[in-house]
Amino acid sequence: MEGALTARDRVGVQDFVLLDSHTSETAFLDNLRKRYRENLIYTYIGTLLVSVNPYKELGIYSVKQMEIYQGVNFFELPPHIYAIADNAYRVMCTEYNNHFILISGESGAGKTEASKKILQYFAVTCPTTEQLQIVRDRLLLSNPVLEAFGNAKTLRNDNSSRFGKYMDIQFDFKGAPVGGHILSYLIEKSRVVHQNQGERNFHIFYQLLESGEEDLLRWLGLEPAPQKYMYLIQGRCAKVSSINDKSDWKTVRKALSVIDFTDTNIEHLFGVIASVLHLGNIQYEEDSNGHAIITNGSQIKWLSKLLGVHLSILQEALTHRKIEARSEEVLSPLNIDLAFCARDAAAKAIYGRTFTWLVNKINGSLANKVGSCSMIGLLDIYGFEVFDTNSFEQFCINYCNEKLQQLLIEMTLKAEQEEYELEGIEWEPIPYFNNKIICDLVEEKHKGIISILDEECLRPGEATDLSFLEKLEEKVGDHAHFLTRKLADQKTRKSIDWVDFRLLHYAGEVTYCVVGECGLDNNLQHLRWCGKSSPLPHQCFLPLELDNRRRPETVATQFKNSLVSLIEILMSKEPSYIRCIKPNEGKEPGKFDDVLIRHQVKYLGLMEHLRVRRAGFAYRRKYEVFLQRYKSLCPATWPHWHGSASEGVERLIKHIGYKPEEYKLGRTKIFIRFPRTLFATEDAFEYSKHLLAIKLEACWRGV
Ligand code: AD9
Ligand code: MG
Repeated sequence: MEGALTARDRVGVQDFVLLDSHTSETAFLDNLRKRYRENLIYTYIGTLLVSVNPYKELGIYSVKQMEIYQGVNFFELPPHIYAIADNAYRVMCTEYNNHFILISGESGAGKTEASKKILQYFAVTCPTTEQLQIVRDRLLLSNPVLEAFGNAKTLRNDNSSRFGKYMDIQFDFKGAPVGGHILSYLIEKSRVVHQNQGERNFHIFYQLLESGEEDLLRWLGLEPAPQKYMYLIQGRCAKVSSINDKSDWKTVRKALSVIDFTDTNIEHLFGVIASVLHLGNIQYEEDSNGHAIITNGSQIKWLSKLLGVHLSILQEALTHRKIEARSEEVLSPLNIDLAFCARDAAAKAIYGRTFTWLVNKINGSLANKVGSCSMIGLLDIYGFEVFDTNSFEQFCINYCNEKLQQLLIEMTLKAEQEEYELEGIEWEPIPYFNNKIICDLVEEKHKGIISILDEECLRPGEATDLSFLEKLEEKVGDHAHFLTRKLADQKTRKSIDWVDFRLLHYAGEVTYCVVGECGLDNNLQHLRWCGKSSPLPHQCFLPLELDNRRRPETVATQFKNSLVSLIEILMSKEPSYIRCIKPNEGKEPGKFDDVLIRHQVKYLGLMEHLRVRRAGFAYRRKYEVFLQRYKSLCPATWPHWHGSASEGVERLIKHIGYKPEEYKLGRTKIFIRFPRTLFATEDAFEYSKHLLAIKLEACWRGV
């Protein structure tokens, strides 16, 4: 009927592979928009899930929904995050291999929410025993604790992850969750001492002050008023309508006890958090020699009590620097600016190390006591972000996103095309932008930005922000993805007065300000803060104390190395991907900002992914694995096949009736083009098992 809208016109297609005009970005966007208008936030590109943040509750995450998706073939139901979770889980259970789910997208796109939905799915649908209930609860409750200490309101997201998180969920051979392990990456410590207008410090500070029990606050020497604390007032937004600090505090308290924190642990944990607030309120004035002296004595008394450090040691640490001269240690007084820096450095170090301690403690409580297992890893890392002022931390965050993009390219676009070539399958290569060039610019040995930063950190006292920038200019100045203000200024002919450099990231251009970024853990002055009577601070600083004879690695190098290990972990597992898209800058439900979304579709490489998917094969398996699973469907291969696996598979598929356009046979694997072909085989397999069960039962009954 002319004029009538078909369902396809109205709600689009569930898999971009089915789009008629598969090469057009406009068609891609139209499909995404149609679906978003209908509250259909999920769409597939083959087995990759694209998710657009709805910024509203959709009612699609109920237990009933979980049950619907449980054990059902991937493409048989509308796209959903539960289908991704279920698919990874089922493949893990049948093939006993390890998986990971990489969730990527820019800040506010919905990564953390996605990872929570997946964890909930496993918690509800996986088999469990009474004994294992506690593991399940701990896995779930580790989230609110880590979010309280590691998330904060930024301009881009009210609950922005300020650390990277990789969580392995471990399952036993029956598929029950038996443990977990979390790796955390570079928490944004600068937020502890400074927040931009409209942003907050980490949630835990506000939760504690807003809802901490009277006794606890009294013990910590705190007043229930964020506006009294210097480290909490700079952003001028202690209250946020979308955040309920009161109820979040209750959740965190409950979670801490489930995760096996003793009362003493909790006391010490909040002791450190309170000490950070007290530190922020330390004020100085200059004496007649221009040396800093502390003006408010009460704060320092609280610090002494909470950190278990003697008053005089604290006073000295906050106003002096230790210098090693001719194998002697000399105390040199600080001026007022340096004293404020020393104070802030101590606050950042204390918070950073407490966070690491917290993650270790959670890992202790999640430790798997059962033994061998398979794993599904969930990767939820801070998204690519650009602010008006971008510091060293944004540099690390965006570098991390470059690495993950690189991994995705390596494991999908590049690997896919290389595999066809290797297997001798005819293939027309599809061009894509490989961001390796940007990763190299940042991390290459001796030549990359991190190496240059390391070299500058080796020259304490001589290196300055400007000398660092000059080195950058000299060594990477002509790189296609590196720009400095100098270049721009030559064009505009303004005077050269720059403290920043720009990188052309895969996701856009970012200007980084390098003021004071030496990247070192500030002289390790804070080592002297390690009190013996307060176990938590002591434990936090222990590793550094043992190591302090060696030259410490810069934070950037540590971060680079941790990313290299992460990529190694991921490369050893089977991947699933979720690409999250942020629909608008205003966090508004229902608003689909075409320009913003088109930009993300472009840089996430979704079009290239679609082209490879459409031209390629949805499923591939080694001949041995395929034959082992489906051999019961063919009399020639059941129960034993004595020839080669590839010949066995050929006999098998001939018997089942695969058409030539449905598959290709490679050197070591079978490639199946459409999911439906495989599902039909899988259904036949299930049915044959069912028949076998009926036959067996009949035998037992003597029929
Ligand atoms: V960041 O890189 O940590 O700054 P994320 O993690 O990508 O970022 P997050 O998951 O925190 O973003 O989502 C931001 C907000 O969007 C959430 O606080 C929710 O209010 C909203 N959101 C995200 N996903 C969903 C969803 N599936 N349903 C409803 C959602 N709301
Ligand atoms: Mg997040």
